[in-house]
Amino acid sequence: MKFYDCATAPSPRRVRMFIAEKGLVIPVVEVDLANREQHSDAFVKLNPHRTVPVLELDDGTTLNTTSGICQYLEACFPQVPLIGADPKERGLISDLDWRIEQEGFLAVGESFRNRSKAFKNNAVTGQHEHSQIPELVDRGRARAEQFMQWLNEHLAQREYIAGDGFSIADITAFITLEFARWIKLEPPTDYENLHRWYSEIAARDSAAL
Ligand SMILES: N[C@@H](CCC(=O)N[C@@H](CS)C(=O)NCC(=O)O)C(=O)O
Repeated sequence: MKFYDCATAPSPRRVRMFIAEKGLVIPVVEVDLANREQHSDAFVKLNPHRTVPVLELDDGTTLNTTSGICQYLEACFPQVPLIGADPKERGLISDLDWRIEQEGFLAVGESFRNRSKAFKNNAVTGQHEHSQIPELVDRGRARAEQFMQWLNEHLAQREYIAGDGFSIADITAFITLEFARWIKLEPPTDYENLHRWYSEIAARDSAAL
């Protein structure tokens, strides 16, 4: 297997953390997004969607979404379980992970991509050009704030986001909070549950990657 990564980008960081939590060692190919390597002929051949992360399997098959890659690795390496140890847990963790991605991670991305001049004609990741919509800068930020409020309330009765232990949902939410700094958004200081949970996740070895 080969993992196509980019050290500075949030989506492949989710997979990096997932791989580390599983204790796996997978050879890494660094993709230079800043210099548009995702648009090179060689990369487009690998992933026509022009995004990272990508996992290339030994038979040449490529998986090119965070979700697909993590589901594959979970099935191949069920220990340590990160997407649930039984069907019910798997459903509950996947439910929350989807919500965190949609309402948190993508909300931050919406605000960031529609503001930064670097993405003038690439407001949406992928192969198609999309111009920016300035109104989405504030809308994305407002959605990200709502997400943080929800997460703080959700964590009032729980140590981890889903189930009894650390899971992919914790990874997605942690990276979302880190990504939110790109739009200078931090959770309010009185979100005590959220800060307690964040400090615990940030102390894990995988969080430093
Ligand atoms: N749904 C995809 C999205 C991946 C994605 O958007 N990756 C960004 C980096 S965080 C990317 O490759 N951007 C390339 C670009 O902006 O041109 C996934 O989660 O795998």
